[in-house]
Amino acid sequence: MTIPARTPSSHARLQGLAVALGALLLAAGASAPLTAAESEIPLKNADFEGGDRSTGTNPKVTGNVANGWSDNSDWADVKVEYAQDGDKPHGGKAAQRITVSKVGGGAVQMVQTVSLKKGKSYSFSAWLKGKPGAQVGLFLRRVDPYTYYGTTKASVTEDWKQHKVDATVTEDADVLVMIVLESPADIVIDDVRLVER
Ligand SMILES: [Ca+2]
Repeated sequence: MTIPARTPSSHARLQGLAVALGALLLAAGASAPLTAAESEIPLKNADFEGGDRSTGTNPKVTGNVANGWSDNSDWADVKVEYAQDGDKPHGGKAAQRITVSKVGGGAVQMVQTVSLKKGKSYSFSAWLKGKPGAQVGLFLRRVDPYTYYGTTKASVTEDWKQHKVDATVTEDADVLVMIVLESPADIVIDDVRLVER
């Protein structure tokens, strides 16, 4: 009588697969996988790796903002400096630093526009770190009129932490994805994501 060669149990094989998959996701820097009902709305330069550009000649708004993103603070009484930050980004080689030294009125806003759909729900998330105590608004707001579909205030921590805001959009609309700072702060943002369901 021969003894069958020892093979790994299916349980052990599944475990091995799960470990391999986990390693793959970690390697890709991926967040939670999407469910069948979810889809990703692509944001421009969501990982802040794609270079940056000058904020222009406004003396209140200086430095470089990531390509695909815009400063929308020229209407406000603020002083802000943008910079690409390569010191331990959440993913890749770069993140966006926003240093607000004055808010006399209004707010510092870094934005980009997306087209969203009536009746759909959205989750906008961002990885943030910075000087603890800073509050960062994550907003989804219609371009015109200013309908706020979702707002949250994230409390920044010294180490990277993911924050998110959920919103339901009630008409087909052009919507601003907004990072909002209403008081002096020194924060870094990386790996933002917009999921539709
Ligand atoms: Ca990055």
